[in-house]
Amino acid sequence: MHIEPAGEHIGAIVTGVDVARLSERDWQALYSAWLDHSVLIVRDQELDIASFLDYGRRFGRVKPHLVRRARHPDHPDLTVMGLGTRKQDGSVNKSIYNRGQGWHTDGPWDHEVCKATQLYGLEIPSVGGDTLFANMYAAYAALPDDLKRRIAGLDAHYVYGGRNRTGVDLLEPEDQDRPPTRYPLVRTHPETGRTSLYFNPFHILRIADVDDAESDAIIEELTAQMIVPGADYRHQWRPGDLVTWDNRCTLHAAAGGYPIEERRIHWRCTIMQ
Ligand SMILES: O=C(O)CCC(=O)C(=O)O
Ligand SMILES: [Fe+2]
Repeated sequence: MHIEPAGEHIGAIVTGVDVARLSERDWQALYSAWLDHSVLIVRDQELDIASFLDYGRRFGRVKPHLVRRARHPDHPDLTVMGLGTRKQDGSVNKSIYNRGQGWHTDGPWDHEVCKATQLYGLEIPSVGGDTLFANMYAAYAALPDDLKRRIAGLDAHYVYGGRNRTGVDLLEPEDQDRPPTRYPLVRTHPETGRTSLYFNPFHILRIADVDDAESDAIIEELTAQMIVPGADYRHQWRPGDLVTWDNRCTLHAAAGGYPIEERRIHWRCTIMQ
């Protein structure tokens, strides 16, 4: 097994291992690389659904996604991404085609912390369709001191789809009006002990306990400063890539830009703390 950095300050690429047949020693090395690099990319995997989910369960408890219609009918813990990019009338289903675009972390709308997300590339378009990642330890460290002071002790409220309720049509009607969650903007990672920004401009509703103007101002300033040059990584998918990211200290975004007539299919699971 070989592990090397992906970006300068985020991500690690692993080759020479089959995650369905991991020794305990290799698993420990993978998990520790994952904590150090926040995004772990294991190349060249040939997985069935059971081995994909079993690998996910090594990281934590796997939970069915709130978007019920994309769950695999026989394996609700598994979401199949990228099916149905065209509606029956032939028009583009933007909620599916654009799903994951815009910087975000997964599951801040859930009342329990979403630890990780795992994607497995099955069908990859000939161009575009990359996934971007950014390091939120670096984001916090790079904030100016006055902004650090302003957000110290503050929480934010989140709902699925954020203020514009983007993509909320993917949810069943009974799931569309869940109460907002509340999470601190600055978090100590429970395993690494490092401090990170926990901010999600996509799903955010507002900053708690400040007036509207201050909430808007903080959201605008953090959005402008959260991506630190050099502390990001652009993943160009190959079929067989298995990517697991830590939602507690990273942001990610689907880059889009792939031809609508090509297929981009991933298996996905959500892993809780
Ligand atoms: O499709 C992608 O590149 C990322 C999708 C995403 O944001 C997710 O699965 O949480
Ligand atoms: Fe996501």
